[in-house]
This record gives sequence, structure tokens and C-alpha cells, in this order.
Amino acid sequence: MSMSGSVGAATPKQQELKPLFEPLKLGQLELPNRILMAPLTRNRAHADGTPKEMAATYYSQRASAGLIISEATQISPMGKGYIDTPGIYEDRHVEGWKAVTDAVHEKGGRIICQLWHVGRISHTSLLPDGAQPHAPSAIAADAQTFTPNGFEPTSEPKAMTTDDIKRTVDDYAHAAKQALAAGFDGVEVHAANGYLLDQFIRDKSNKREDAYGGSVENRLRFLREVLDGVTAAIGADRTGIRLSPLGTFNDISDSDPETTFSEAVALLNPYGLAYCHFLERFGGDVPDTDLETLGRISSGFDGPYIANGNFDAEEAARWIAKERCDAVTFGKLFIANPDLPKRLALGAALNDWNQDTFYGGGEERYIDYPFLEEDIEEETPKG
Ligand code: 8OZ
Repeated sequence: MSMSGSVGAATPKQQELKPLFEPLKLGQLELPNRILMAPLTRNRAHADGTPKEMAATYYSQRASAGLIISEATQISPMGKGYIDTPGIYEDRHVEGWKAVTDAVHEKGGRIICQLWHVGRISHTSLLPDGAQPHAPSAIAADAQTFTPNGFEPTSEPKAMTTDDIKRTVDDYAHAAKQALAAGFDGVEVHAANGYLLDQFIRDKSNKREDAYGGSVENRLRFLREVLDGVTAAIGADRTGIRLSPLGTFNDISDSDPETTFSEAVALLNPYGLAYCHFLERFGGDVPDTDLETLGRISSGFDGPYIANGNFDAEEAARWIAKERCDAVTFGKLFIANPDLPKRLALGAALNDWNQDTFYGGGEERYIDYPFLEEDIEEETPKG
């Protein structure tokens, strides 16, 4: 029996989606397609930050992605900002993640770990000994987080000392090594969405008067030190980065984002990173972003560029065909369709996602979204 879809001439739809199925090299990583799984917070880890067994099922079900970027994973106890997110600093975290990376590799996939420090987007109830969250400046975010008591406003942060900054840089490097020890194929430094690195970069949240604040160069100093630490620990060709130059999530903004992020991208170039990844659009009730500005900023990056933000497959293929990006990450589509590349290759229908089970919960709508075969079996009348 032959696979339908691989027989005969390609349909117009298959022709349109062809750019998604070209292989791509990102540093050390060789991807068989450009349909990547976005980092997705799911809040299903053990309270101590160790991934649960079902995470191995969840990620390995999605191993046909060109690349899986893990959910945001804290680099230290101070990096945590939400209930039941995973960590990658303790050896027990490494053991837990090893089961995940092994399962993905057994299915022929690739997975990297997104390294996360939330900074001021946290709550004292989530931090060691009820500590105040760390931030560039002692300015609370007008934002909420979910804690053991439900949604709560984020706590008043304290301005990090230079010793705090040094320790945090070391925590990033340590976490990167732990990620490789856990079998990840690399890491993505999360410098987006109003978390710690982004808080240093943008001038709404960084009012420091020392070497880490003021000029754009100074606001980028912490990012530079983190990248120095991470790339020295595991190599630039296993390190990617995620930025959200026009994002406003978590009460963040910059008075001149094009200058700030063009300089950020110029800073990245000499490292020879595996890739740069932007959130370009945010969906929901967030106003449309200026895609032209984002295109100018991202085109300053010398290496592979990955776009994210509510793409459907057709639009992703068009962006790749016109070289606006090299690959696209899909979030909600991968939550609901573990076999997304196959469905797109065959022009098959897509499952809908259930928003109520994105954050927290158990196996339901985590590891039970149907594969194509199951759909067909269910829908084919028996006898
Ligand atoms: C949604 C809920 C909690 C965290 C991000 C890590 O925005 C997140 C996140 C998203 O990058």
C-alpha cells in the first residue's frame, strides 16, 4: 500500500506548502523541515521543577517537528515565576528531562531547552524563603502571575546588585551545561516577553544608573554577559535566542525599539548563534504589530531567522518563500496536532485546540490529542 499524498503530482496546496518541507541547518542542528514547535508553558511539572513522566509522551508525540523548543524552563530558584513550571538546574531536573530527550530522540526528533529567568514577573510565594523577585530596577510590573493561590499581581521586586547579576550569569551557564547533560541538542536563551533579560534591555523597566542601565549599550550588557557565559559553556552553534522587540506582554516597552533591538541584533552577530527567533505578533486583544519594522530589525541578523506569531501554514510558507524568515514556530497548532507536519504534507484536517487546558492540568488535552490515523479509524464506519 502506498501513502496517499506521496503518489502522483502534488496538489496546488502541497505545492504552496513546499517551502515548509525544505531541510534547514541551524548551527549544529540539521532539521528535516521548517515546521518548528514553539516554546509553550503548560504548568504540568512537579512542584520541585522536575518534569513529569507524561512530558516524555507529550514531547515525543511531537518529534516530527523540524525542532522542538521546550517550554520555558527556569535556570535557578529565583528564575521561577509561575506554579508548576520546570527547572534545569538540579540534578533531579536533569534526570527528569533525560527521559524526555531520550523519548524525542528515539522517535528521530530534535529538542532544545528554553532557558528562562522571569525577573520581576514573580511572586514571593514562589521564591526561596519568600524572597522579593529580582529585577533591573525596583519597579513592579503591572502584570499578574499564577501562584498556588490562583492569579495574583506580581510582587514588588528588588533591584539586583552587581553580585546578583554575576551569580545570575553563572546560573545561565550552569543551566546550559545541565541542559546538555540532560540530552538536549542545545538551548534557546529566552530574552523576550518582559522577563528578566527583556527587563534589562528595555527602558521602561531598566532605570539603572550603573554599567547595566542608561545607554542601549549598557542595557544590553547583561544580555552580552549571559551569551558569553552560555556560549562558552556549550558553544554558540548550540545556542539560539528569542526576542520580542515590539511585545508589550508583562508591562514592557521601549522608547525607541527599532534602535534598541537593531543594536541587540548587531551584538548577536559576532557570536555565530544557531539562530535568532522573534515573536512578531501576539494575537488576542494585543494590537497588530508593525511587521515592517520587525522585518528591518530581523534582517540585520546574519544567521538563520525564525518567526513566530499566529501563523497558519500557508502564510508561513509564503514568508519562507520570500525569505522574510527561514522557519516558523507554531504553538497552538502543535498543542492540538502532535503530527502537524504529516497533516500539512497530506492536506489533512487539523484538530482544534482547547484553551482551557493550556496551563495546568493532567493528561487531558496534553497527551490525548488524536493523531491522523486515530481520526481516520474513528471516522471510518466499521463492518
Ligand atoms: C504564558 C504563560 C506563562 C508564561 C512566555 C513563558 O510568554 C511564557 C509564558 C506564557 O514566554
